[in-house]
Amino acid sequence: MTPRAHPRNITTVAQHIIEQQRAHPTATGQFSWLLSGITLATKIIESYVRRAGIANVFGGTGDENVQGEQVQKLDVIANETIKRCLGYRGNIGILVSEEEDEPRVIQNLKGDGRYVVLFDPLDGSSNIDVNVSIGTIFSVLAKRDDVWPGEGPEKHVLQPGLKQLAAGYVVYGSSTVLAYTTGDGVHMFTLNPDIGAFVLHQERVTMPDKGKTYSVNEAYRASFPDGVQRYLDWAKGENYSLRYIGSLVADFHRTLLRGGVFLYPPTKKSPQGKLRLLYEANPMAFLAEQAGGAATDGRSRVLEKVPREMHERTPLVIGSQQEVARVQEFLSAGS
Ligand code: AHM
Ligand code: MG
Repeated sequence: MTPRAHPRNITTVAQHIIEQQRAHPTATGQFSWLLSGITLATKIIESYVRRAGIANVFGGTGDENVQGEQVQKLDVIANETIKRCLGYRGNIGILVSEEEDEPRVIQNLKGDGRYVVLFDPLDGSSNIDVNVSIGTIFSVLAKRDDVWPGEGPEKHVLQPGLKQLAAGYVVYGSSTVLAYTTGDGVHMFTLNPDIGAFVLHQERVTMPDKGKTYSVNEAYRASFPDGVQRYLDWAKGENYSLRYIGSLVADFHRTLLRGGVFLYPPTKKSPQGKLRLLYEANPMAFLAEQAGGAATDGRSRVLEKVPREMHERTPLVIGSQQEVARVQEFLSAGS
């Protein structure tokens, strides 16, 4: 039988971004140029991830990053790839990475690099060597107009998540999927390896309002706040399921599609939780809200938090509206 072409139109992520931009008459095209740099980088990273076992990139480098964590070879490759793909795009002023101590100033701050790009090059590092889903997370801010050039990059970087212009992630899973938002819904693409392009498969993704799944590293239960422990007891009584991969990108991706709630609460060892506000929690919170979900640190909306440090950590409760509200009720009832 002769194969027939798929009847639906094919839209790549590059086309989609350009079309989104057409809706904004003042757009200059710079933004789509920036996002195309990010998608190029993630395609290169995915090609390393897919060949990791044969390309001799498994394992650690023997170094620790700025967070005191073991650096994996693929962390370094992913970080370098993003810097190489974005470093020459003239419209980027500052790059911030989980793997770097300081913001990297690409353009002179007086120059016309309008954007600040923050990323976690390879999230879920502990899963790299065991063939479990990992991902790349990114967040885009505009440089502030009210900062004097001599003040250094920090003020441009330390903006609340509400100021994000775009955010997204790529999950390197059983297939490679990219999700992004520019504040007008969440759109999802699958990498077609035959043509090397991310192809649209779902526009305006919505997160179910509820879902009987919780996702947390329950091994730390004894050191969670009492409210979280009581919530976990309640969820078990309601016959919830537990799903925990240990890669935020993959756990969030499942929660986005299926509903439920993901938690990384404070622990005695990490009183602020483990996840980083600027390039893990904020981009996921932006995506969650754009899909109809919610994200809180247990006290306030994640997107309203004013960061004080580049690598600041935050507790995170994120997912379906009703599930996040339920956790919040337990937390507010006293700890
Ligand atoms: P990483 O950015 O160094 O990979 O760390 C972040 C990861 C998240 O992807 C995941 O949610 C969390 O760490 C898992 O931590 P734990 O092993 O404590 O459950
Ligand atoms: Mg991470």
